Amino acid sequence: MIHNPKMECMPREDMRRLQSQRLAATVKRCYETVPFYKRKMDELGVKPEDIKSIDDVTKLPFTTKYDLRDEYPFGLQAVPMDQIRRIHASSGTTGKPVVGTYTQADLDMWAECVARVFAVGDIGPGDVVQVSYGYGLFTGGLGAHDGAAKLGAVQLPTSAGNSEKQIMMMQDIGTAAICCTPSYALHLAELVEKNKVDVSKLKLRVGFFGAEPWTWGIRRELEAKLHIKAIDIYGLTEMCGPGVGGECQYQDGTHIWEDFFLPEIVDPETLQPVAPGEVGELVITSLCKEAMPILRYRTRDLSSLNYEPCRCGRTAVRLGKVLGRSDDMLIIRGVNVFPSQIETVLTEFPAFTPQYFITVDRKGNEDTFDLDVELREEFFSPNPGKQMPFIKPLYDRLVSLTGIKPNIHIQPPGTIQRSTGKAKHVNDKRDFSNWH
Ligand code: DLL
Repeated sequence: MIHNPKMECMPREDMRRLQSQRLAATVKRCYETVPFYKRKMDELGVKPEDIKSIDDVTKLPFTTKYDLRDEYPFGLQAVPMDQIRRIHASSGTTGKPVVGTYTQADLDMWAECVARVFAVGDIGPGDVVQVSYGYGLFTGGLGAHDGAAKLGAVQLPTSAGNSEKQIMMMQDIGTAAICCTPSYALHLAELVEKNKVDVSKLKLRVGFFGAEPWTWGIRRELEAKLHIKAIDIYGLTEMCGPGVGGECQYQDGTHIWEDFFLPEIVDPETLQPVAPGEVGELVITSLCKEAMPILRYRTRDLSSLNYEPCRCGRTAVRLGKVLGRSDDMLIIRGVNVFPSQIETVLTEFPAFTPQYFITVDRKGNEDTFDLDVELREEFFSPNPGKQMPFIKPLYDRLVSLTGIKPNIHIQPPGTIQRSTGKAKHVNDKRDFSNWH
């Protein structure tokens, strides 16, 4: 079902016009009400009148996570506090969190964004939407909750964790849609299997998974184990939370809701736009946000944009699967590797579970690269001789794809740490503090 055909399927020329109007208005408001943006634009010699169409977006300054931290908590806010209805925050790894503030109109826009994604799974009245993203400052829980409410669906706010109970509720209450991180979904799928739940008796038909990169291998695993369609939902606190875009039933890219967000892909080094279809860093400008409008936000997410029309009828541009954040990229022995590449390879080997953990360290002058993986119950043996036939092909494939030689360690099934939220796949123990 298409929730908002007018916006989701608008002819591209009309969308350009709408975006251009909204961009000009956003820039004017930023300049007039947010001293940070006035300063940044003055430094570049750009005036609001210079922004007439979306082609002018490249004249605008970028905003980075560091800017948000420097302006913490309310430096980028464009409205007085009495218009704020909610505050969320993303934890980040170090220092102050990134804070997002919302007016009522921002909350309404956000619910509309999520509703568009959930409508792909035909969610409506009578459908139970189990929200197993964490509720709290994290945007996943309340974001999914409000999207389900917008469609008149039944909201089941289980939040993350307490997995046995999640499965019990799923069975007893008749959950139609589950929303959580793909790594938590994997964990739930494992439990469903372990508890010998008869999946054909579940009402579950769709999952909306996001908040972290996930590969086609994980999608296949989730769809097969839970008998669902696994739909990717993308978003970030700085824009609203989940729902900046979502996949349609063809699962061939994440449609970005362009009436609200103007996406660009730039080369992360030169910051110049790349050709359509090329991979680079996703940069987003908000077009309707009231409380905290954001110009050219550098997401650090690496992906590409596809402007071709989609079979589903939506004209909204499609974001390719997010490869990872530029900050997640590991440089091991001089080679760039993303955890998602390891995941892609691992999930090609059905004897392994999709669980993995990477440890990188430095011994002398050499980086070490250890990869913990699990064999499925039926293939596992603690006897190293019996593990070798499984390790060898995985090793060869990893070396041919990434060029680096891992030390592969097979762990007993179920022993690699499972996550209820965003999974942590890497421990980089190298001490960069004395590097020059
Ligand atoms: O993760 C919002 C969200 C909640 C999205 C639930 C989807 C579902 P943050 O905590 O601010 O917000 O983290 C945003 O997570 O820049 C990406 O690096 C990553 N991310 C989010 N969705 C996806 C996805 C939420 N579908 C950061 N695929 C983003 C890959 C994703 N990465």
